[in-house]
Amino acid sequence: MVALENKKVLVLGLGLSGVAASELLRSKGANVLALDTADNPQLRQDAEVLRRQGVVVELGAQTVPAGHFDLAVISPGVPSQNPIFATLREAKVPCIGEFELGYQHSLCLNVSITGTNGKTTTTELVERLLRQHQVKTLAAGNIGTPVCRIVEKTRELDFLTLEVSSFQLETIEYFRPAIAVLTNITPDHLDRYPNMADYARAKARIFQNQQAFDWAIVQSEALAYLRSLKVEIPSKVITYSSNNRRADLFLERGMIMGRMDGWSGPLLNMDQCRIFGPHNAENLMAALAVGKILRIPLESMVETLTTYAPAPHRCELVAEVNGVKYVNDSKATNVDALQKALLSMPFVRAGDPNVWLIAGGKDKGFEYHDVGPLLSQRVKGALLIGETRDKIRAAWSLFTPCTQMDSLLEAVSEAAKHAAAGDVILLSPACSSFDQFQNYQHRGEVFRQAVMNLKGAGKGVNPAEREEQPNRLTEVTKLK
Ligand code: UMA
Repeated sequence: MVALENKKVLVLGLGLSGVAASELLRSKGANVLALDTADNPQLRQDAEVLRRQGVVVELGAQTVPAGHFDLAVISPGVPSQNPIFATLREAKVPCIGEFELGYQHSLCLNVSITGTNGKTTTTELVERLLRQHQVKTLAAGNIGTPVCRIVEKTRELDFLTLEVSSFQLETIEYFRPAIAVLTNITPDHLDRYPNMADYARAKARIFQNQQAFDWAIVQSEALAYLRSLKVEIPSKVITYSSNNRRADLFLERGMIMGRMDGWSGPLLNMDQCRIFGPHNAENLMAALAVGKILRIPLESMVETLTTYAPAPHRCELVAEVNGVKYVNDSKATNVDALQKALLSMPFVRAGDPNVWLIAGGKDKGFEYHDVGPLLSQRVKGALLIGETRDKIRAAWSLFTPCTQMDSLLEAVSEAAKHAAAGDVILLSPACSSFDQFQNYQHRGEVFRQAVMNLKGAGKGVNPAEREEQPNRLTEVTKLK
Protein backbone atom coordinates (compact mmCIF):
# COMPACT_ATOMS: atom_id res chain seq x y z
CA MET A 1 0.00 0.00 0.00
CA VAL A 2 1.34 3.42 -0.98
CA ALA A 3 1.59 5.95 1.93
CA LEU A 4 -0.31 9.03 0.82
CA GLU A 5 0.75 11.85 3.18
CA ASN A 6 2.18 14.74 1.08
CA LYS A 7 2.32 12.51 -2.02
CA LYS A 8 1.47 14.02 -5.39
CA VAL A 9 -1.43 12.02 -6.85
CA LEU A 10 -3.14 12.42 -10.20
CA VAL A 11 -6.78 11.27 -10.44
CA LEU A 12 -8.09 10.53 -13.95
CA GLY A 13 -11.86 10.72 -14.57
CA LEU A 14 -14.18 12.73 -12.36
CA GLY A 15 -17.34 10.65 -12.23
CA LEU A 16 -18.47 8.89 -9.04
CA SER A 17 -15.14 7.04 -8.73
CA GLY A 18 -12.85 10.01 -9.36
CA VAL A 19 -14.69 12.28 -6.92
CA ALA A 20 -14.68 9.61 -4.18
CA ALA A 21 -10.98 8.82 -4.81
CA SER A 22 -10.02 12.53 -4.70
CA GLU A 23 -11.84 13.00 -1.39
CA LEU A 24 -10.24 9.91 0.17
CA LEU A 25 -6.79 10.98 -1.03
CA ARG A 26 -7.24 14.47 0.46
CA SER A 27 -8.38 12.97 3.77
CA LYS A 28 -5.11 10.99 3.83
CA GLY A 29 -3.02 14.13 3.25
CA ALA A 30 -2.20 13.71 -0.46
CA ASN A 31 -1.86 16.63 -2.90
CA VAL A 32 -4.41 15.85 -5.57
CA LEU A 33 -4.64 16.93 -9.19
CA ALA A 34 -7.87 15.65 -10.76
CA LEU A 35 -8.32 15.57 -14.54
CA ASP A 36 -11.27 14.82 -16.76
CA THR A 37 -11.10 14.78 -20.53
CA ALA A 38 -14.65 16.16 -20.71
CA ASP A 39 -16.02 19.53 -19.58
CA ASN A 40 -19.72 19.98 -18.83
CA PRO A 41 -21.95 21.69 -16.23
CA GLN A 42 -22.11 18.62 -13.94
CA LEU A 43 -18.33 18.27 -13.95
CA ARG A 44 -17.92 22.01 -13.22
CA GLN A 45 -20.25 21.67 -10.25
CA ASP A 46 -18.31 18.65 -8.89
CA ALA A 47 -15.02 20.46 -9.57
CA GLU A 48 -16.11 23.39 -7.37
CA VAL A 49 -16.86 21.06 -4.45
CA LEU A 50 -13.45 19.39 -4.84
CA ARG A 51 -11.60 22.70 -5.16
CA ARG A 52 -13.05 23.77 -1.80
CA GLN A 53 -11.35 20.67 -0.34
CA GLY A 54 -7.99 21.67 -1.81
CA VAL A 55 -8.06 19.48 -4.95
CA VAL A 56 -6.66 21.07 -8.12
CA VAL A 57 -9.06 20.26 -10.97
CA GLU A 58 -8.56 20.48 -14.72
CA LEU A 59 -11.50 19.80 -17.03
CA GLY A 60 -11.21 19.20 -20.77
CA ALA A 61 -7.65 17.90 -20.15
CA GLN A 62 -5.89 16.29 -23.13
CA THR A 63 -2.35 15.82 -21.84
CA VAL A 64 -0.59 15.07 -18.56
CA PRO A 65 0.47 18.31 -16.85
CA ALA A 66 4.22 18.73 -16.32
CA GLY A 67 5.73 17.59 -13.04
CA HIS A 68 6.34 14.46 -11.01
CA PHE A 69 3.52 12.17 -9.76
CA ASP A 70 3.92 9.53 -7.07
CA LEU A 71 0.70 7.76 -8.01
CA ALA A 72 -2.17 7.90 -10.51
CA VAL A 73 -5.70 6.72 -9.67
CA ILE A 74 -7.70 5.75 -12.74
CA SER A 75 -11.52 5.64 -13.03
CA PRO A 76 -12.96 2.37 -14.40
CA GLY A 77 -14.49 4.03 -17.47
CA VAL A 78 -11.07 5.23 -18.67
CA PRO A 79 -9.67 2.65 -21.12
CA SER A 80 -5.97 1.80 -21.31
CA GLN A 81 -5.79 3.51 -24.73
CA ASN A 82 -6.64 6.90 -23.17
CA PRO A 83 -3.60 9.08 -24.10
CA ILE A 84 -3.23 10.49 -20.57
CA PHE A 85 -3.31 7.00 -19.02
CA ALA A 86 -0.85 5.73 -21.68
CA THR A 87 1.56 8.64 -21.03
CA LEU A 88 1.47 8.00 -17.27
CA ARG A 89 2.35 4.34 -17.81
CA GLU A 90 5.18 5.23 -20.20
CA ALA A 91 6.54 7.62 -17.56
CA LYS A 92 6.45 4.67 -15.09
CA VAL A 93 4.03 6.42 -12.75
CA PRO A 94 2.39 3.69 -10.59
CA CYS A 95 -1.23 3.49 -11.80
CA ILE A 96 -4.03 1.85 -9.81
CA GLY A 97 -7.81 1.98 -10.09
CA GLU A 98 -10.17 3.72 -7.68
CA PHE A 99 -11.39 0.23 -6.68
CA GLU A 100 -7.85 -0.84 -5.71
CA LEU A 101 -7.29 2.39 -3.77
CA GLY A 102 -10.51 1.82 -1.82
CA TYR A 103 -9.56 -1.82 -1.22
CA GLN A 104 -6.10 -0.87 0.08
CA HIS A 105 -7.64 1.45 2.67
CA SER A 106 -10.52 -0.77 3.76
CA LEU A 107 -10.28 -2.57 7.08
CA CYS A 108 -12.30 -5.75 6.60
CA LEU A 109 -12.41 -8.86 4.44
CA ASN A 110 -14.51 -8.93 1.28
CA VAL A 111 -16.77 -11.22 -0.72
CA SER A 112 -16.49 -10.08 -4.35
CA ILE A 113 -18.67 -10.87 -7.31
CA THR A 114 -17.84 -10.49 -10.99
CA GLY A 115 -19.21 -11.94 -14.25
CA THR A 116 -20.94 -10.71 -17.38
CA ASN A 117 -24.50 -11.00 -16.10
CA GLY A 118 -26.08 -11.60 -12.71
CA LYS A 119 -23.42 -9.83 -10.68
CA THR A 120 -25.70 -7.13 -9.29
CA THR A 121 -28.42 -9.64 -8.35
CA THR A 122 -25.84 -11.95 -6.76
CA THR A 123 -24.28 -9.02 -4.88
CA GLU A 124 -27.71 -8.06 -3.54
CA LEU A 125 -28.48 -11.67 -2.58
CA VAL A 126 -25.16 -12.04 -0.74
CA GLU A 127 -25.52 -8.68 1.04
CA ARG A 128 -29.02 -9.65 2.16
CA LEU A 129 -27.91 -13.10 3.28
CA LEU A 130 -25.04 -11.75 5.33
CA ARG A 131 -27.06 -8.96 6.93
CA GLN A 132 -29.91 -11.22 7.93
CA HIS A 133 -27.42 -13.50 9.65
CA GLN A 134 -25.75 -10.82 11.72
CA VAL A 135 -22.68 -10.52 9.50
CA LYS A 136 -22.05 -6.76 9.23
CA THR A 137 -21.68 -5.84 5.57
CA LEU A 138 -22.22 -3.13 2.95
CA ALA A 139 -22.49 -3.55 -0.83
CA ALA A 140 -20.19 -1.34 -2.92
CA GLY A 141 -18.19 -1.20 -6.15
CA ASN A 142 -19.74 -1.48 -9.61
CA ILE A 143 -23.18 -1.75 -7.99
CA GLY A 144 -23.04 2.03 -7.51
CA THR A 145 -21.13 3.18 -4.42
CA PRO A 146 -17.39 3.56 -5.07
CA VAL A 147 -15.29 1.65 -2.54
CA CYS A 148 -13.35 4.86 -1.73
CA ARG A 149 -16.65 6.40 -0.55
CA ILE A 150 -17.17 3.85 2.25
CA VAL A 151 -13.62 3.23 3.45
CA GLU A 152 -14.28 4.81 6.86
CA LYS A 153 -17.31 2.57 7.43
CA THR A 154 -15.24 -0.59 6.95
CA ARG A 155 -13.94 -0.23 10.54
CA GLU A 156 -17.26 -1.58 11.76
CA LEU A 157 -17.85 -4.22 9.06
CA ASP A 158 -17.11 -7.94 8.99
CA PHE A 159 -17.14 -8.10 5.19
CA LEU A 160 -17.56 -5.79 2.24
CA THR A 161 -19.81 -7.28 -0.44
CA LEU A 162 -18.28 -5.99 -3.67
CA GLU A 163 -19.56 -6.05 -7.21
CA VAL A 164 -16.49 -5.83 -9.45
CA SER A 165 -16.42 -5.08 -13.16
CA SER A 166 -13.74 -6.19 -15.61
CA PHE A 167 -12.86 -2.48 -15.95
CA GLN A 168 -12.13 -2.28 -12.22
CA LEU A 169 -10.17 -5.55 -12.30
CA GLU A 170 -7.85 -4.20 -15.03
CA THR A 171 -6.27 -1.79 -12.54
CA ILE A 172 -6.00 -3.89 -9.36
CA GLU A 173 -2.68 -4.66 -7.71
CA TYR A 174 -3.17 -6.30 -4.29
CA PHE A 175 -6.97 -6.72 -4.28
CA ARG A 176 -7.74 -10.12 -2.77
CA PRO A 177 -11.25 -11.40 -2.04
CA ALA A 178 -11.64 -14.02 0.70
CA ILE A 179 -14.51 -15.34 -1.40
CA ALA A 180 -14.63 -14.58 -5.14
CA VAL A 181 -17.68 -15.35 -7.29
CA LEU A 182 -17.60 -15.55 -11.09
CA THR A 183 -21.19 -15.70 -12.39
CA ASN A 184 -20.54 -16.32 -16.11
CA ILE A 185 -18.53 -15.04 -19.08
CA THR A 186 -20.38 -14.22 -22.30
CA PRO A 187 -19.63 -11.55 -24.94
CA ASP A 188 -19.68 -7.98 -23.58
CA HIS A 189 -17.62 -4.78 -23.77
CA LEU A 190 -16.12 -5.79 -27.11
CA ASP A 191 -15.77 -2.09 -27.83
CA ARG A 192 -13.12 -2.01 -25.06
CA TYR A 193 -11.43 -5.41 -25.43
CA PRO A 194 -9.91 -6.63 -28.72
CA ASN A 195 -11.42 -10.12 -28.22
CA MET A 196 -13.31 -12.39 -25.81
CA ALA A 197 -10.13 -13.94 -24.41
CA ASP A 198 -8.84 -10.54 -23.25
CA TYR A 199 -12.21 -9.77 -21.65
CA ALA A 200 -12.22 -13.16 -19.88
CA ARG A 201 -8.64 -12.65 -18.64
CA ALA A 202 -9.65 -9.28 -17.18
CA LYS A 203 -12.48 -11.03 -15.30
CA ALA A 204 -10.13 -13.78 -14.09
CA ARG A 205 -7.98 -11.19 -12.33
CA ILE A 206 -10.46 -11.47 -9.45
CA PHE A 207 -8.63 -14.69 -8.47
CA GLN A 208 -5.04 -13.62 -9.10
CA ASN A 209 -4.08 -12.62 -5.53
CA GLN A 210 -6.13 -15.30 -3.78
CA GLN A 211 -4.39 -17.77 -1.48
CA ALA A 212 -4.93 -21.52 -1.10
CA PHE A 213 -7.21 -20.92 1.91
CA ASP A 214 -9.51 -18.46 0.01
CA TRP A 215 -12.55 -19.57 -1.97
CA ALA A 216 -13.62 -19.29 -5.62
CA ILE A 217 -17.27 -19.93 -6.48
CA VAL A 218 -17.39 -20.33 -10.25
CA GLN A 219 -20.05 -21.16 -12.83
CA SER A 220 -18.89 -24.45 -14.47
CA GLU A 221 -19.05 -23.07 -18.01
CA ALA A 222 -16.98 -20.01 -17.05
CA LEU A 223 -14.44 -22.28 -15.33
CA ALA A 224 -14.13 -24.45 -18.45
CA TYR A 225 -13.57 -21.34 -20.55
CA LEU A 226 -10.87 -20.02 -18.19
CA ARG A 227 -9.15 -23.42 -18.23
CA SER A 228 -9.13 -23.36 -22.04
CA LEU A 229 -7.25 -20.06 -21.71
CA LYS A 230 -4.83 -21.72 -19.24
CA VAL A 231 -5.96 -19.49 -16.37
CA GLU A 232 -5.21 -21.09 -12.99
CA ILE A 233 -7.31 -20.46 -9.88
CA PRO A 234 -5.14 -20.65 -6.75
CA SER A 235 -7.99 -20.95 -4.20
CA LYS A 236 -10.50 -23.68 -3.26
CA VAL A 237 -13.15 -23.98 -5.98
CA ILE A 238 -16.90 -24.62 -5.71
CA THR A 239 -18.67 -24.99 -9.08
CA TYR A 240 -22.30 -24.34 -9.94
CA SER A 241 -24.43 -24.48 -13.07
CA SER A 242 -28.04 -24.69 -14.19
CA ASN A 243 -26.96 -26.82 -17.20
CA ASN A 244 -24.20 -29.04 -15.89
CA ARG A 245 -25.34 -31.73 -13.46
CA ARG A 246 -21.77 -32.53 -12.52
CA ALA A 247 -21.33 -29.17 -10.81
CA ASP A 248 -21.19 -28.99 -6.98
CA LEU A 249 -24.48 -27.09 -7.12
CA PHE A 250 -26.85 -27.82 -9.98
CA LEU A 251 -30.47 -27.57 -11.10
CA GLU A 252 -32.80 -30.54 -11.41
CA ARG A 253 -36.47 -30.04 -12.29
CA GLY A 254 -36.67 -26.61 -10.65
CA MET A 255 -34.78 -27.69 -7.55
CA ILE A 256 -31.30 -26.45 -6.64
CA MET A 257 -29.34 -29.54 -5.62
CA GLY A 258 -26.00 -29.98 -3.89
CA ARG A 259 -23.30 -32.63 -4.03
CA MET A 260 -20.86 -31.37 -1.43
CA ASP A 261 -19.79 -32.51 2.02
CA GLY A 262 -22.80 -32.18 4.31
CA TRP A 263 -24.83 -30.68 1.48
CA SER A 264 -26.11 -33.38 -0.84
CA GLY A 265 -29.63 -33.51 -2.27
CA PRO A 266 -32.28 -30.79 -2.56
CA LEU A 267 -31.37 -27.35 -1.19
CA LEU A 268 -33.82 -24.78 -2.57
CA ASN A 269 -37.03 -25.04 -4.57
CA MET A 270 -37.14 -22.38 -7.31
CA ASP A 271 -40.96 -22.43 -7.18
CA GLN A 272 -40.77 -20.85 -3.74
CA CYS A 273 -38.63 -17.95 -4.99
CA ARG A 274 -39.68 -14.54 -6.28
CA ILE A 275 -36.98 -14.58 -8.95
CA PHE A 276 -37.17 -17.10 -11.75
CA GLY A 277 -35.39 -18.62 -14.74
CA PRO A 278 -32.21 -20.74 -14.92
CA HIS A 279 -29.99 -17.63 -14.75
CA ASN A 280 -31.53 -16.65 -11.42
CA ALA A 281 -31.16 -20.24 -10.18
CA GLU A 282 -27.42 -19.74 -10.78
CA ASN A 283 -27.42 -16.44 -8.87
CA LEU A 284 -29.10 -18.21 -5.96
CA MET A 285 -26.58 -21.07 -6.14
CA ALA A 286 -23.70 -18.59 -5.87
CA ALA A 287 -25.30 -16.94 -2.83
CA LEU A 288 -25.95 -20.35 -1.21
CA ALA A 289 -22.30 -21.29 -1.72
CA VAL A 290 -21.15 -18.04 -0.06
CA GLY A 291 -23.48 -18.80 2.86
CA LYS A 292 -22.14 -22.34 3.16
CA ILE A 293 -18.56 -21.09 3.38
CA LEU A 294 -19.63 -18.64 6.08
CA ARG A 295 -21.47 -21.45 7.92
CA ILE A 296 -24.93 -19.92 7.69
CA PRO A 297 -27.52 -22.66 8.34
CA LEU A 298 -29.30 -23.80 5.16
CA GLU A 299 -32.84 -23.45 6.57
CA SER A 300 -32.41 -19.80 7.43
CA MET A 301 -30.69 -19.09 4.08
CA VAL A 302 -33.70 -20.56 2.29
CA GLU A 303 -35.99 -18.20 4.20
CA THR A 304 -33.86 -15.18 3.24
CA LEU A 305 -33.38 -16.10 -0.42
CA THR A 306 -36.99 -17.03 -1.17
CA THR A 307 -38.20 -13.57 -0.13
CA TYR A 308 -35.77 -11.63 -2.38
CA ALA A 309 -37.66 -9.68 -5.09
CA PRO A 310 -36.08 -8.59 -8.38
CA ALA A 311 -34.66 -5.08 -8.34
CA PRO A 312 -35.85 -2.34 -10.73
CA HIS A 313 -34.74 -2.55 -14.38
CA ARG A 314 -34.20 -6.34 -14.29
CA CYS A 315 -37.19 -8.07 -15.88
CA GLU A 316 -39.30 -5.77 -13.73
CA LEU A 317 -43.04 -5.83 -14.35
CA VAL A 318 -43.93 -2.14 -14.62
CA ALA A 319 -47.65 -2.48 -15.35
CA GLU A 320 -50.29 -4.65 -16.95
CA VAL A 321 -52.66 -2.75 -19.24
CA ASN A 322 -55.58 -4.49 -20.96
CA GLY A 323 -53.89 -7.86 -20.50
CA VAL A 324 -50.55 -6.63 -21.94
CA LYS A 325 -47.54 -6.80 -19.63
CA TYR A 326 -44.89 -4.07 -19.80
CA VAL A 327 -41.53 -5.38 -18.63
CA ASN A 328 -38.51 -3.16 -17.98
CA ASP A 329 -35.21 -5.02 -18.46
CA SER A 330 -33.11 -1.92 -19.14
CA LYS A 331 -30.21 -3.55 -17.24
CA ALA A 332 -29.83 -6.02 -20.15
CA THR A 333 -26.88 -4.38 -21.88
CA ASN A 334 -25.65 -7.41 -23.82
CA VAL A 335 -27.05 -10.17 -26.02
CA ASP A 336 -26.78 -12.88 -23.38
CA ALA A 337 -28.92 -10.84 -20.95
CA LEU A 338 -31.55 -10.33 -23.69
CA GLN A 339 -31.55 -14.07 -24.37
CA LYS A 340 -32.14 -14.81 -20.68
CA ALA A 341 -34.96 -12.28 -20.51
CA LEU A 342 -36.71 -13.79 -23.55
CA LEU A 343 -36.41 -17.28 -22.07
CA SER A 344 -38.06 -16.16 -18.84
CA MET A 345 -41.02 -14.23 -20.31
CA PRO A 346 -44.44 -15.78 -19.72
CA PHE A 347 -46.18 -17.17 -22.80
CA VAL A 348 -49.79 -18.01 -23.54
CA ARG A 349 -49.23 -21.10 -25.68
CA ALA A 350 -45.84 -22.72 -26.21
CA GLY A 351 -44.61 -21.99 -29.73
CA ASP A 352 -46.71 -18.80 -30.21
CA PRO A 353 -44.54 -15.65 -30.16
CA ASN A 354 -46.06 -13.06 -27.81
CA VAL A 355 -43.24 -10.56 -27.14
CA TRP A 356 -42.89 -7.07 -28.61
CA LEU A 357 -39.22 -6.42 -28.08
CA ILE A 358 -37.71 -2.94 -27.75
CA ALA A 359 -33.95 -3.15 -28.30
CA GLY A 360 -30.96 -1.08 -29.43
CA GLY A 361 -28.72 1.58 -27.97
CA LYS A 362 -24.99 2.22 -27.93
CA ASP A 363 -22.84 -0.28 -29.79
CA LYS A 364 -20.55 -2.48 -27.70
CA GLY A 365 -19.18 -4.40 -30.65
CA PHE A 366 -21.61 -7.37 -30.62
CA GLU A 367 -22.76 -9.59 -33.46
CA TYR A 368 -26.50 -9.90 -32.97
CA HIS A 369 -27.23 -12.95 -35.21
CA ASP A 370 -26.93 -15.63 -32.52
CA VAL A 371 -30.18 -14.70 -30.81
CA GLY A 372 -32.08 -15.01 -34.15
CA PRO A 373 -33.65 -18.48 -33.69
CA LEU A 374 -34.94 -17.49 -30.23
CA LEU A 375 -36.46 -14.32 -31.72
CA SER A 376 -38.37 -16.47 -34.25
CA GLN A 377 -39.84 -18.51 -31.39
CA ARG A 378 -40.68 -15.70 -28.97
CA VAL A 379 -40.85 -12.29 -30.67
CA LYS A 380 -43.83 -10.94 -32.66
CA GLY A 381 -41.95 -7.80 -33.65
CA ALA A 382 -38.84 -5.83 -32.72
CA LEU A 383 -38.83 -2.04 -32.34
CA LEU A 384 -35.29 -0.80 -32.72
CA ILE A 385 -33.87 2.39 -31.25
CA GLY A 386 -30.54 4.17 -30.89
CA GLU A 387 -27.15 4.02 -32.53
CA THR A 388 -27.34 0.26 -33.27
CA ARG A 389 -30.79 0.14 -34.87
CA ASP A 390 -29.49 -0.37 -38.45
CA LYS A 391 -26.93 -2.98 -37.39
CA ILE A 392 -29.54 -4.93 -35.39
CA ARG A 393 -32.12 -4.72 -38.16
CA ALA A 394 -29.61 -6.22 -40.60
CA ALA A 395 -29.03 -9.12 -38.17
CA TRP A 396 -32.63 -9.75 -37.09
CA SER A 397 -34.98 -9.04 -39.98
CA LEU A 398 -34.74 -12.64 -41.22
CA PHE A 399 -36.09 -13.83 -37.86
CA THR A 400 -38.71 -11.27 -36.84
CA PRO A 401 -40.32 -8.13 -38.32
CA CYS A 402 -38.15 -5.14 -37.39
CA THR A 403 -39.20 -1.48 -37.27
CA GLN A 404 -36.80 1.40 -36.66
CA MET A 405 -38.02 4.03 -34.21
CA ASP A 406 -36.64 7.47 -33.37
CA SER A 407 -37.06 7.22 -29.61
CA LEU A 408 -37.96 4.91 -26.76
CA LEU A 409 -41.22 6.82 -26.23
CA GLU A 410 -42.25 6.19 -29.83
CA ALA A 411 -41.25 2.54 -29.56
CA VAL A 412 -43.46 2.05 -26.49
CA SER A 413 -46.51 3.63 -28.10
CA GLU A 414 -45.95 1.74 -31.38
CA ALA A 415 -45.70 -1.57 -29.48
CA ALA A 416 -48.84 -0.70 -27.50
CA LYS A 417 -50.77 -0.16 -30.75
CA HIS A 418 -50.04 -3.70 -31.92
CA ALA A 419 -50.05 -5.69 -28.67
CA ALA A 420 -53.01 -7.94 -27.81
CA ALA A 421 -54.04 -9.41 -24.45
CA GLY A 422 -51.46 -12.03 -23.38
CA ASP A 423 -48.59 -10.19 -25.10
CA VAL A 424 -45.55 -8.78 -23.36
CA ILE A 425 -43.88 -5.49 -24.29
CA LEU A 426 -40.29 -6.00 -23.23
CA LEU A 427 -37.54 -3.38 -23.07
CA SER A 428 -34.38 -5.51 -23.17
CA PRO A 429 -31.95 -3.46 -25.25
CA ALA A 430 -28.86 -5.75 -25.55
CA CYS A 431 -26.87 -2.51 -25.74
CA SER A 432 -25.65 0.13 -23.32
CA SER A 433 -27.70 3.28 -22.90
CA PHE A 434 -25.15 6.06 -23.28
CA ASP A 435 -26.18 7.11 -26.82
CA GLN A 436 -29.55 8.50 -25.68
CA PHE A 437 -29.64 8.27 -21.86
CA GLN A 438 -27.48 9.04 -18.82
CA ASN A 439 -27.37 5.35 -17.80
CA TYR A 440 -29.51 2.19 -17.82
CA GLN A 441 -31.54 3.43 -14.82
CA HIS A 442 -32.46 6.61 -16.72
CA ARG A 443 -33.50 4.50 -19.75
CA GLY A 444 -35.63 2.27 -17.50
CA GLU A 445 -37.29 5.29 -15.90
CA VAL A 446 -38.12 6.77 -19.34
CA PHE A 447 -39.72 3.42 -20.24
CA ARG A 448 -41.68 3.39 -16.98
CA GLN A 449 -42.87 6.96 -17.60
CA ALA A 450 -43.91 6.09 -21.17
CA VAL A 451 -45.94 3.16 -19.87
CA MET A 452 -47.57 5.30 -17.19
CA ASN A 453 -48.45 7.92 -19.80
CA LEU A 454 -50.34 5.42 -21.92
CA LYS A 455 -54.04 6.07 -21.85
CA GLY A 456 -55.73 4.04 -19.16
CA ALA A 457 -52.45 2.73 -17.72
CA GLY A 458 -53.78 3.15 -14.23
CA LYS A 459 -51.46 2.37 -11.33
CA GLY A 460 -48.30 0.42 -12.02
CA VAL A 461 -45.94 -1.34 -9.70
CA ASN A 462 -43.75 1.22 -7.97
CA PRO A 463 -40.20 0.05 -7.17
CA ALA A 464 -40.65 1.37 -3.63
CA GLU A 465 -43.55 -1.02 -3.23
CA ARG A 466 -41.86 -4.06 -4.68
CA GLU A 467 -41.03 -5.74 -1.37
CA GLU A 468 -44.70 -5.70 -0.47
CA GLN A 469 -46.14 -6.42 -3.94
CA PRO A 470 -46.51 -10.01 -5.07
CA ASN A 471 -44.34 -10.42 -8.17
CA ARG A 472 -47.07 -10.83 -10.75
CA LEU A 473 -44.64 -11.73 -13.50
CA THR A 474 -43.35 -14.61 -11.42
CA GLU A 475 -46.86 -15.76 -10.73
CA VAL A 476 -47.82 -15.72 -14.41
CA THR A 477 -44.67 -17.63 -15.28
CA LYS A 478 -45.50 -20.32 -12.80
CA LEU A 479 -48.97 -20.70 -14.23
CA LYS A 480 -47.74 -21.52 -17.70
N1 UMA B 1 -13.51 9.97 -18.56
C1 UMA B 1 -12.33 10.59 -18.93
N2 UMA B 1 -11.58 10.01 -19.91
C2 UMA B 1 -11.94 8.83 -20.51
C3 UMA B 1 -13.16 8.20 -20.12
C4 UMA B 1 -13.91 8.81 -19.14
O1 UMA B 1 -11.97 11.66 -18.40
O2 UMA B 1 -11.22 8.34 -21.39
C5 UMA B 1 -14.34 10.63 -17.56
C6 UMA B 1 -15.72 10.99 -18.08
O3 UMA B 1 -15.69 12.21 -18.77
C7 UMA B 1 -16.54 11.05 -16.81
C8 UMA B 1 -15.82 10.10 -15.87
O4 UMA B 1 -14.59 9.73 -16.49
O5 UMA B 1 -16.58 12.34 -16.25
C9 UMA B 1 -16.67 8.88 -15.67
O6 UMA B 1 -15.93 7.90 -14.98
P1 UMA B 1 -16.39 6.36 -15.07
O7 UMA B 1 -16.83 6.07 -16.48
O8 UMA B 1 -15.33 5.55 -14.51
O9 UMA B 1 -17.75 6.33 -14.24
P2 UMA B 1 -18.07 6.53 -12.69
O10 UMA B 1 -19.11 7.57 -12.58
O11 UMA B 1 -16.84 6.70 -11.90
O12 UMA B 1 -18.79 5.12 -12.40
C10 UMA B 1 -17.97 3.97 -12.24
C11 UMA B 1 -18.60 2.80 -13.01
N3 UMA B 1 -18.72 3.14 -14.43
C12 UMA B 1 -18.05 2.46 -15.35
O13 UMA B 1 -17.34 1.52 -15.12
C13 UMA B 1 -18.25 2.89 -16.78
C14 UMA B 1 -19.98 2.49 -12.45
O14 UMA B 1 -20.47 1.29 -13.07
C15 UMA B 1 -19.88 2.20 -10.95
O15 UMA B 1 -21.18 2.01 -10.42
C16 UMA B 1 -19.19 3.38 -10.26
O16 UMA B 1 -17.90 3.64 -10.87
C17 UMA B 1 -18.96 3.13 -8.77
O17 UMA B 1 -18.08 2.07 -8.56
C18 UMA B 1 -21.52 1.47 -14.04
C19 UMA B 1 -21.21 0.68 -15.30
O18 UMA B 1 -21.77 0.98 -16.34
C20 UMA B 1 -22.83 0.93 -13.48
N4 UMA B 1 -20.35 -0.36 -15.22
C21 UMA B 1 -20.06 -1.21 -16.35
C22 UMA B 1 -21.02 -2.39 -16.38
O19 UMA B 1 -21.62 -2.72 -15.35
O20 UMA B 1 -21.12 -3.00 -17.47
C23 UMA B 1 -18.64 -1.76 -16.22
